[in-house]
Amino acid sequence: KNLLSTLPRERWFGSSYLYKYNGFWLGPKGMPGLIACQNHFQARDTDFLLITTPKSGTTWLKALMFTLANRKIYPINQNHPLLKQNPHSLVPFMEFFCSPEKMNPDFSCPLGRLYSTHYPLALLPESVLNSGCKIVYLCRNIKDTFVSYWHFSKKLGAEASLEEFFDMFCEGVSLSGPVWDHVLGYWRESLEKPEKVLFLKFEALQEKPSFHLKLLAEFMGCPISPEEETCGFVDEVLGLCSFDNLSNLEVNKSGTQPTARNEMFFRKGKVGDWKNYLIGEMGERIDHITAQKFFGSGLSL
Ligand code: PAP
Repeated sequence: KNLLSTLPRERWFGSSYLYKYNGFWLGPKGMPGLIACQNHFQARDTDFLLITTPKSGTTWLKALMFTLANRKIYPINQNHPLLKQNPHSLVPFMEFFCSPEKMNPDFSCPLGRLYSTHYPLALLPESVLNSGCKIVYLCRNIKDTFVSYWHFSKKLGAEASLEEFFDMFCEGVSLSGPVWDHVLGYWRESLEKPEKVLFLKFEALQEKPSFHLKLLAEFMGCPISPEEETCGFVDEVLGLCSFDNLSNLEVNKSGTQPTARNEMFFRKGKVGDWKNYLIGEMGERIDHITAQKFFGSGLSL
C-alpha cells in the first residue's frame, strides 16, 4: 500500500488504476503479487511458465500446454479437465497465487509445475531467470491485441471511449504495457537463450496449428510420438482446445476467475479483427510505433 501510493497511476476502469513500476504499467491485483513473487517465489528447474502480453491468446495456449503436459494422466475423453474447468483455473497466474503466506503452491503435472504471468522480463522473479524453468512466450499483432484489450476492459467497466483508450495504449499505458517493450524483452531473450524461451505468435499458431503444437511439445520435453500422430492425437488436442469447443462449454459460459467471468476470455478468436474497429489513421499510428520500436530487432508483428 505504501509503495502504491508513491507510484504514478492512470485510471483503468471503474475505481481501478494502472500503476507504473520500473517502466511498466501493472494492474491493482498485479502489484501486490509482484512484490510477493519478487521477494519470495522460487522457480524450479522443472517449471513451465507461460508468459503473454494480455489478450494475445493466453487462454488458448494454457489449454494446449495443459493438455500436452498432462496427457498421460488425462487422456482426451469425456472426463478431460478442460471440459469442466476454464484453462485459467488449470494454469493459474503467478500474480494471483503469490502471497506472502503461500509462495510455492503445488500445480504439479507429470512434467513439473505449469503456471503463467503477464509480467515483463524486467520484473520476473530472479529465480525464473536463474533456474532451468522454461518459458513459453506468446504475443499477437499489436492492433488485434489492442482491440481485444479494449473489449475486455469495456466488459470490466472501462468508461473511456475507444479513442481515449487508444491514446493511452499508444503511450504505453495498458495492462503490462508498453506492449512493445514487453514483446521486445522476451524476443531478445529468446534469441539469446532459445533453449529457455520459446517465442510464439498468435497468427502463426492459427496459420500452422499442427506444426506449432509439435514444436511446443518438443520444447516442453514431451514430443508427440509417431504412434500418437498416427492415432490422430494432434487433431484431437487442437479440437479440444479450439475456440469453438472451449467457448461453447457450460463452464466457460457461466464460471468466473479472480479477474473476470470465464465468458470474457472468449470473444472472436480471429486474426485481423482490428479492421472492424480502428478507423482513419489509428491502424497506421500503431504500425508506425511498432516499426520504430522494433527497428533493427528482426521482429515483426
Ligand atoms: P488474458 O490476457 O486476459 O488471459 P487472452 O486469452 O490472452 O486473455 O486473450 C483473449 C483472446 O484470445 C480473445 O481474442 P479476441 O478478443 O480477439 O476474440 C479470445 O477470443 C481469444 N481466444 C480465447 N480462446 C481462444 C482459443 N481457444 N483459440 C483462439 N483464440 C482464443
